[in-house]
Amino acid sequence: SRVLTVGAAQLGPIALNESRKVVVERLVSLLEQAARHGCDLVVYPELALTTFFPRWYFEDQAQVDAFFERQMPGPDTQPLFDTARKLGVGFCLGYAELTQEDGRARHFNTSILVDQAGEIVGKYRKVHLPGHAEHEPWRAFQHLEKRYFETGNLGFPVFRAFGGVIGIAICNDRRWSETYRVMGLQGVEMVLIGYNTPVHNPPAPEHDNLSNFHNELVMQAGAYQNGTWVVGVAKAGHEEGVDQIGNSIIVAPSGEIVGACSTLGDELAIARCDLDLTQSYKNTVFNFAMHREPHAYGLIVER
Ligand code: ING
Repeated sequence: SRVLTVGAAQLGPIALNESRKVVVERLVSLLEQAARHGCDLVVYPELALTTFFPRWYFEDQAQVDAFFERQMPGPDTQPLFDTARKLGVGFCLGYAELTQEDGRARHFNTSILVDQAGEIVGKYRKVHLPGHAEHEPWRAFQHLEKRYFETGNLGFPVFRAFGGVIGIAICNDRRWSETYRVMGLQGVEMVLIGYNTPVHNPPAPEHDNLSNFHNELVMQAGAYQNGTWVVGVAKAGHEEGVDQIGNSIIVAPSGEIVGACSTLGDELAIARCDLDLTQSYKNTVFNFAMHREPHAYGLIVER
């Protein structure tokens, strides 16, 4: 067996005016708690350093850019990397990435994988950006990810780390079966997913009461259909006027939920995840080589 002890480090609300220094102290506290419980890896939510700023329309790009990190680690986040190295606990962190590529400024909704030596061993940029690109005042709150971020340009990579094959996805990605299958085809054994999910979805309020059900449904399905562990971690609670779901969970390759948070605040849920349990599904019911029929799936990748 290859047991990886994983901590789902759910965060409660982050206020608009909360400094990165204070937020990083909350992250470090969860990392220290995880170390005390023998965790090897801690998973933080999407955009874990700031409030979920796409809920507002900003005219001034400088105001938007203030939510982005220009270097990782930077002065504010270095303490998290130092603690990871000191305690020998790796982590997955979501943040807004501002970088210069092809001679221009690029904005991505990014997540990195950091190993137990405090080194970045993987990076992913969110592919499925939900919401809208223009100000839509009819909404109780905005969801302007299509305005503030570019579509991720790194594909869905997997990384050899923590004794297994680790994949990363971000929030809305978890609702799309293709996300898991592209990583499943690369042998992924654990997918790490942070999210900020409002209870209310303005275009479809009739779904609101099913928010937690849909959250669990998509991650349980993704886990089972690809024989992989899935760790989903929320930024939860009433954040700047918007209620966001918690429901952070750790899902086994069987599709069973084996760990879960039960509050809407900063909370660590822990599970001992044997990566070898993936084989029972990858070698039988979801033996892709034996059972998949790609010739029949063309429509999925046609524009
Ligand atoms: N948030 C939400 C998510 O996919 C959403 C957007 C909410 C889509 C509710 C559909 C229904 O979980 C992010 N940040 O993607």
